[in-house]
Amino acid sequence: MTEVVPEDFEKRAEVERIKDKSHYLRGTLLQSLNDPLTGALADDDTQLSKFHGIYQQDDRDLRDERRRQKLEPHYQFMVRIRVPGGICTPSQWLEVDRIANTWCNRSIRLTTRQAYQLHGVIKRNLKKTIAEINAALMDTIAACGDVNRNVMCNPNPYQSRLHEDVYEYTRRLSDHFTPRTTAYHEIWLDEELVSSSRKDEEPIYGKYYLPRKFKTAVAVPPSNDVDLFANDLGFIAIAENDRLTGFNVTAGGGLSMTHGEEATYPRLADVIGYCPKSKTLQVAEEIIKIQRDYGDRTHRKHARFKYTIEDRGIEWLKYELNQRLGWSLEAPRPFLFEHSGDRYGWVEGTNDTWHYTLFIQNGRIADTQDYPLMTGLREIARVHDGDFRLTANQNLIIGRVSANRKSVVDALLDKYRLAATFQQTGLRLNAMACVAFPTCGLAMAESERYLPSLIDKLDVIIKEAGLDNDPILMRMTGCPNGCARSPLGEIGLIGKAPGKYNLYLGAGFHGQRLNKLYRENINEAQILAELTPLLHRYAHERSLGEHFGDFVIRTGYVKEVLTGKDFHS
Ligand code: SRM
Ligand code: SF4
Repeated sequence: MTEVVPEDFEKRAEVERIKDKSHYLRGTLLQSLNDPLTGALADDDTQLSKFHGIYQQDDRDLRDERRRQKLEPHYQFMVRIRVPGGICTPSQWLEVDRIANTWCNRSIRLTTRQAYQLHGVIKRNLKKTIAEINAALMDTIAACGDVNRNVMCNPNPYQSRLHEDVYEYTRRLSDHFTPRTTAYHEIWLDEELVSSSRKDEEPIYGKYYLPRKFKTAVAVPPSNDVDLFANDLGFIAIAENDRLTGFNVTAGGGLSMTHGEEATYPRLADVIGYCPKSKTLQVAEEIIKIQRDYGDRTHRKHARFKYTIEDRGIEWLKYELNQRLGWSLEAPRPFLFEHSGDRYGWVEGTNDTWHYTLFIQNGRIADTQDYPLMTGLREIARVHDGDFRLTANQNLIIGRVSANRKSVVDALLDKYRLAATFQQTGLRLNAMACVAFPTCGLAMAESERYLPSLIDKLDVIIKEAGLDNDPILMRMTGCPNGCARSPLGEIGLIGKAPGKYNLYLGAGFHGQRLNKLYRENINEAQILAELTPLLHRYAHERSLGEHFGDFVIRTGYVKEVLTGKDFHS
């Protein structure tokens, strides 16, 4: 691809300049890593490190104290490990566990996009950490940055044969869109430096990469556990006789917004047509190139694909895509999503194997005195002969357990008291919180550290109302970026300030509808006061099978949100 300086270059966002002069994501990362005077990277390198799966953070609990002591912030790094489709081996699990306990804060975070996050790595240990991750045949490249991120796939153990086919496409998508620059290998794995005269090629992205992050997911109906419509690009598996024939293609999802800025809003993807499976990569590549060419590079808050589509129209996208493909997508095929959550406990798969879905509160794996989760999973990994599957709801599937190991796994689940975890209310089992404090630099309010105690209080109401086993989707985020997909919560809580949240209601149970603002800037007492009568009324007045999100719309608490632009109106 010829790299001409774009006409509008002067107007472009600062990150575009950083990408431009980075020599395909190298920047001065090596010098930054070797600078002993600070625990931080140089400013520009903090942007580039994201493309390598690394975020510079500082411990926000310590910020004020460090400032008082006139020390630089307590810099540390978050490392995101890509796990395409969320599947990894027991030995990879053991390595992630070991690395977390050696170089990080002794915990593992399963993310809402089926990846691992490790927190608390200090700069001098960063290179070792990344090298060890790669030695375990995993990587961190493109886990963040303006590229296609970890490709999600429904880890569905219920339709194993179809799932195998679909997973194969997930891997291909992931590989196809992994950046080609050798910078990652040079910087983190000490592979031979590419001479500066040699030109790296990024055949798909070009040297400016994409205008913004880009997210892809693959779903297998009836489960929409990947929240497909929240993704820039999505593929809905269409099968005949349990064999994959192709995909309905979706485009233009994204959940972030900024408080008080109506020009920013969450948007769910549109289904734009059907493609046979042999054309999957071609379709994905052309869509990504359309966003590469037309996405707004001047304004980061307007740079996601959802805004490219909003500005130009979905019909424009279809036309542009068909032109580039040289053939047209077919009309979408019928499909039905029934739920977006995980189903817990054992299910039987194919080939005499079993799968166990374990509830992991907010995706955090650590040991506490009462609950040795990390140790228990380590012991299971040591005897497990199948795989581990990270779900998009921050849970874990101990997958493909052979029939003769099932009782061994059961014994360990019992020994470490892990099996009892899904005897929780439907509210807790379907809740998600983003990371937020103390590591996330963008958090305005607590999320992961707070949601469990809020649910303790809500559980009292839930039990009084007799809703113990009803799955109600609750999503909390510490800011409106929506990392735990808060705009898709039947109950959504989005942080505004310490201890204060906006309360949203009415999202669809299958991930098919956004929620709507109900109360603004309220504290815990107000949240409980608002939700108590509502939950009781739901228990008494719902119609058969009616989900909470549908109920609050039918009974007039909030208006149904039909398009992203309706979100604020
Ligand atoms: Fe996210 C930024 C955590 C899923 C929208 N997200 C961040 C950062 C890196 C904060 C930062 O930029 O400094 C957070 C790191 C916190 C920490 O300390 O670990 C962060 N996001 C997460 C994770 C770990 C939340 C979790 O609890 O699991 C998820 C990691 C996913 C992964 O493995 O790749 C995560 N983020 C999401 C999702 C949900 C999804 O993709 O399904 C969204 C909403 C969907 C979307 O993208 O529209 C999301 N994160 C954002 C945004 C807003 C993007 C935008 O369009 O404006 C930011 C901020 C940004 O990019 O500027 C962000
Ligand atoms: Fe941080 Fe906001 Fe994402 Fe939560 S939603 S992890 S607070 S960026």
